Amino acid sequence: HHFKMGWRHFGSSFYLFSTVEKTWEQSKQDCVRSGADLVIIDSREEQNFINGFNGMFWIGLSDIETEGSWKWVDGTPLTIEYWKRGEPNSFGGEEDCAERMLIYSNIEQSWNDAPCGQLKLGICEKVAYP
Ligand code: 2F8
Ligand code: CA
Repeated sequence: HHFKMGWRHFGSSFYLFSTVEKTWEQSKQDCVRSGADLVIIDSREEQNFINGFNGMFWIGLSDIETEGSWKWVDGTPLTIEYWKRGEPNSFGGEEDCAERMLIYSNIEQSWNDAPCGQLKLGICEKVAYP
């Protein structure tokens, strides 16, 4: 194991939970600079893993390109989704980026759409053995 400090292994990826709140785009850039990208959640196991960490974290999902068309940072559309009840609601018409919201209990549905310019933590993911 010769991976950088703070990266956690789960499944076939490594994850870094940031400690500095930034905009969605800045958080994404931080991930890219470290050879990763914002997390793409594509299994129930991964969603459960992510939900084991408390905080408000940007995930790699947005509808920046086309309103209402949610896409992961690798360009793939949503397959399984874990929106909170009532989300995404594009509140105020300005919510194009997805966050994993605070976890108060063991809820599975934890995503919310929020304004991309808000400052939140971020979760980076990089494939372990590409
Ligand atoms: O009630 C859900 C709603 O709560 C807030 O708006 C009042 C969130 N706004 C921000 O985080 C800026 C909405 O995204 C959320 O849908
Ligand atoms: Ca919302």
